[in-house]
Amino acid sequence: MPADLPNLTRKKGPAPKAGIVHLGLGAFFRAHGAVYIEEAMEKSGGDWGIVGVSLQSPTMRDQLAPQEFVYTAQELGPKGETLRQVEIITGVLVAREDPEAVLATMASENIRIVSLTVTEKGYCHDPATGRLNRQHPDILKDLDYELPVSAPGFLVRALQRRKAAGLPPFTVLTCDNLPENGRLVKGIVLELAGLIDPDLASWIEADGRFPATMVDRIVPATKPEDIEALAAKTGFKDAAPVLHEPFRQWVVEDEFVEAYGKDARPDLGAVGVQMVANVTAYEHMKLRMLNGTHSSLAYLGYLAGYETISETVADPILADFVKALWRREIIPSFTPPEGVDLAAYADALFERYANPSIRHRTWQIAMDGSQKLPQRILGTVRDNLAAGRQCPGLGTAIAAWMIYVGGVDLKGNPIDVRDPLAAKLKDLSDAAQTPGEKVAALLSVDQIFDAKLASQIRLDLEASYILLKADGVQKVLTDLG
Ligand code: CS2
Repeated sequence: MPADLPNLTRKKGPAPKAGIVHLGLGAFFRAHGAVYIEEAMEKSGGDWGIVGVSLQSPTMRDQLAPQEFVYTAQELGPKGETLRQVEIITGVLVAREDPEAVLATMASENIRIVSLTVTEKGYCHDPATGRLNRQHPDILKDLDYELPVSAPGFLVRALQRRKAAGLPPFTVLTCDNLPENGRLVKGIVLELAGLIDPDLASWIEADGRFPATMVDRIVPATKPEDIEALAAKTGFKDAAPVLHEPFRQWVVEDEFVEAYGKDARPDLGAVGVQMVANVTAYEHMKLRMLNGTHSSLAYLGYLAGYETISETVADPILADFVKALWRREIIPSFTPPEGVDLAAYADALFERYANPSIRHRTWQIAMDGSQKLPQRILGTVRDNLAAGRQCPGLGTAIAAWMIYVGGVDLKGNPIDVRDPLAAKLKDLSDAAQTPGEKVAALLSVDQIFDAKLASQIRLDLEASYILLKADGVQKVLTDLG
């Protein structure tokens, strides 16, 4: 990017007053929740500026600060693009550098919502049970010290300060792809709070609110070449643009802290957010239909040598595979939200995957599989088996994940596996000799698989594992029919 380009600056006036703290200021939230919230404020008013918090790295703060915390959201349709300058972020704090500033902001009076996109692993829970992982090193620290390091630690310590100051709690609005994410984060917060101070836990339970949400928009990581291309187009320097597809959906349970009355939340319903009493059916649909096939295509596509999801579904064998997966294994496994036609939803998903302007890497989606598999794939398999249906397609996807976490692709090249359990998974796979032993070793990881499911799927996974290694992805998928 030429050094002499001017920085982006605010065009819509001074930064709004903050009403929200957002933990985990990644590309997804900046392309999804932040845009909805900005639109809601433009439409209906309110003080809903967002203080972003990066838990670990200062990069986002350092990129956004010189450009007054504004950035470009670049919408990439199959046939064209549009640009929006987003001005809702009022500042960015880096928790690791200054946890006190983060807590003080979360505990300040005008903050009524703390939203989160900290990824699955950021909740420090056990993915198989959904409960707080009390042995997690960050949780052990947060029990000992008042300045936290984990997302649950920040929520609990900030709520503790609000209670001490006589302020109502904030609403905790989780926007991560976890099943019943509101109930999950509530359980984690109450458990941690209870270990610190049982009265605090009772207060949070009575007055706190944890609406569940379903979030959807495909937002691949921004690459250096995307930044260059945008600068060439606009003539401005934007170190942190976000690139996203046109589609978006946000379904939110309308359960916000009552003490704030009508000021408890932005007017999200006015800008197309679906405000509902219960999100569970939407969550099931999205986690199983979208994220379940995304992960399946990520492992199989990666092993087939494809870099992106759109390249993967351009292969007719993988396209047929994913369509059959929806029809035969995923759609029969759950009850859809009222009035939703799942076949049409699947068709729309396929079109979204095929959008060639969105370069969503299989490697990116393959990350953190140990945290993603239970809610994306294993629940579907469990429900099908209980109803007497087999899951050959999802079984093949799980076997592909097993090969992937073994760290060597089908051509013998190393895989850069990113996962909190990466070392453990690789050690288990390496220590076992035969495919059958490798599959059994990986199935024994009880943070991911329960013993019953493991015993039900072991033989099928072993067969798929052997076939994938011997014949390659396309042949195995073709034989599935
Ligand atoms: C993807 C999701 O990276 C992943 O694991 O499956 O980020 C996906 O793109 C979003 O959930 C779409 O809403």
